[in-house]
Amino acid sequence: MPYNISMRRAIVRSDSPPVRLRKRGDVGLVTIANPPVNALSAAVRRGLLNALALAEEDAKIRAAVLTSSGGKAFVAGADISEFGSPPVAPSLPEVVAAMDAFSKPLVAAIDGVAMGGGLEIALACHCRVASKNARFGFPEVNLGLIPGAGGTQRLPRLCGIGRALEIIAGGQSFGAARAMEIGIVDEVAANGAAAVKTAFARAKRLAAEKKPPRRVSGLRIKESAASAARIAEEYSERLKKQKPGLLAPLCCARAAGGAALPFAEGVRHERALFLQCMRSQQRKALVHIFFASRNAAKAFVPAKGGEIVSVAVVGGGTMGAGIVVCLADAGLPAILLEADADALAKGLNRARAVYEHRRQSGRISESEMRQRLRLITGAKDYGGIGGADLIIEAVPENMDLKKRVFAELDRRCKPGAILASNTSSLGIGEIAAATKRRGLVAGMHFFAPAQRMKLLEIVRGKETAPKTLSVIARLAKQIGKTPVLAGDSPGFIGNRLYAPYGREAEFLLEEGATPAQVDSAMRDFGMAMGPFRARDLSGIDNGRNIRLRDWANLPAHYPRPRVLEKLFQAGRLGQKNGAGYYRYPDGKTPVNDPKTLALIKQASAERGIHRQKPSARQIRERCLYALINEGAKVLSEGVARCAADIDAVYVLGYGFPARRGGPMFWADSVGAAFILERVKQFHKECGEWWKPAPLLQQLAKANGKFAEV
Ligand code: 3H9
Repeated sequence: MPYNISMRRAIVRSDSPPVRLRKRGDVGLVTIANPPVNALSAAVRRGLLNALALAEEDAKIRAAVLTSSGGKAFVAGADISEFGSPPVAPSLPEVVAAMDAFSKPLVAAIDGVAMGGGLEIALACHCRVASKNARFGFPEVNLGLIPGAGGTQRLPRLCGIGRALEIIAGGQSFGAARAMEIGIVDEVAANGAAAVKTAFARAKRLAAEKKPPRRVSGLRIKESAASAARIAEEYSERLKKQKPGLLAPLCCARAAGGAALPFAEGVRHERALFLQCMRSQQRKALVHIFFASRNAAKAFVPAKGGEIVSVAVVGGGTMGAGIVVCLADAGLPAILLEADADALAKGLNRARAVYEHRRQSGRISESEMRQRLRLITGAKDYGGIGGADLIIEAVPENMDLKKRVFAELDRRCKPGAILASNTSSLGIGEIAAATKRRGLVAGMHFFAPAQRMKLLEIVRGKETAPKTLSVIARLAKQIGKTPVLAGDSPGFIGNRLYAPYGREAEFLLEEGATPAQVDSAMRDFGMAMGPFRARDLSGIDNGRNIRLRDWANLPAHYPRPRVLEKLFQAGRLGQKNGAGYYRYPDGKTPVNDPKTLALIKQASAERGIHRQKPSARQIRERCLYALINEGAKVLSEGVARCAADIDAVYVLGYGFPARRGGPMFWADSVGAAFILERVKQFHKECGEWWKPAPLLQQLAKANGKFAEV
């Protein structure tokens, strides 16, 4: 009997709401319904076992289809919020084993994302039909884990060990067409409903064939156990270089390397590695960042109305051009405003260059490039942007200039339009005071390169209306950014903490380190880039401007590092003019420069310092504890809502290693009492900058954690 949607739906039993079993003719339809992403919580696992047992018992059911509701996610994997809590039976491996052993044909109908445990349950089915919109992947590695419910054993059996290693250790997702091409799915249907219909047809056909189900666990990979282990070992060696310091990718490779063993043995090996990862500090840190980056968005009340349909960006420099690219990527029309035809052409060319680069590296097609470039238009005067719903200012960091721009925007833009500044540290309240719409003015601090970095600091000025913030936060999500709310303090969250970090790095130079030593100590800690390489990239002149402003009223007894100023005076502006802390003979690769060392030694001599090379540990303590001490101040002043927001800012915007969970999470693992002792010591040795933050003192006394503040 062909499957018919209007067929009477016999509900067999429904005592596990997140999973339902319905009988449609002689096929059982098992549906997971656990919004928002159908995660495999304890209730879902129980429900699945229950449904399978009922379908197994029911002689009238000859085959079953497994699907889910909602359309966004088939199943997004294990329930991450359960990690770290005592295990609740049944475990996912038990559920997966029951699916594998199900005596009747079991067909998965997949729509939306099938990730992690979601892909594992699909692989445990005996046949898979995907909708065209389905996406697949094993993102466990991004959470410090490996697939722990047979994924490392079943995937290589379907697509070969080489591809499986890439998928499992890489953590990237891929679409239905690719899944079909590499043998993970058996058929692709036009949409979710068609996938269910096709799965029904397949289930009936398989039942009619009366053959034993085709279990992936029963397949073999073509390599011998020894050669699979060797391939995995070679892959691990590459991973050690590409992802230094990370445990999970290596465990992924080791687990997949066992795919030539008898299935049960491979699964035991996988389980041991999974549990090792689950207990690791890296897993805790990465899961913390997963939730921190999502919880940050909860600072904003969901916006009602205030749709942003068109956006204008003032200033076509690297940042402005990056912002229009972000907008066009999300399908939003963007107008770039520049003062004259020449500057406008340069700005538009910068945006075009980003797309050209993507096209040349095969990430977008020619027609996609043209489509996105069509969304970007130019304007040479304010009249051309008067109709925009949101205007993002991205002119150089100069308060007078910004005030002039905002006063003009206020006059020329339509009432109700939001005016945002991309300033990285200037006061939003002061900028807003140049307008008559202060409630509609906020900060939108993008990070370079704006088209790639995930972070957006949304800055609340004294008079910014909550709705303004909410509308910006909604737009942030639309353009793929993680919004974090920051208070209006110089440098907001990110740059405020970065200032003491950079300052200590520079004092270390005067005391005896070289830029390369400091950078390599911080890179070994896991930072994406050392502080001097980063400063060369952002420009010595920019760093100097910020410092001059920040230190304008600094009391005389605060010591001031001198190397940055010397570099500036010597005309070394960083990578952009070929020399800063390093030299850049080919325009991009840093090499050590004796001239910088001479300037550093001069600074040491002027301060009467006998140079001594610090250890990597001393470098890390000085830079990181300065940052954390400032983080404690930012928290108690309410500039950041919570420690997790600071962590999200640092991991998403400053290259802080995600495997350490961000600076405040890392500080909690070191302990407030220990950090306070070191801060006190530095206060004695290095001066006033190191005054311990009151919050750090409180936490040290109470044995408390930043996470609890
Ligand atoms: C695993 O499977 C281990 C197994 O191999 C072995 C076990 C033995 N659990 O991201 P969004 C929440 S490890 C719990 O904003 P999107 C999320 O917190 C898992 N909650 O939406 C948020 O909550 P809230 C491997 C989850 O549309 C809400 O859902 N799987 C989970 O931008 C919406 O999320 C993964 O790593 C979860 N698994 O993106 C996949 N997933 O609204 C992780 C999401 O309260 N998830 N939530 O803030 C994702 O990549 C994205 O969430 C997804 C949707 C692409 C699914």
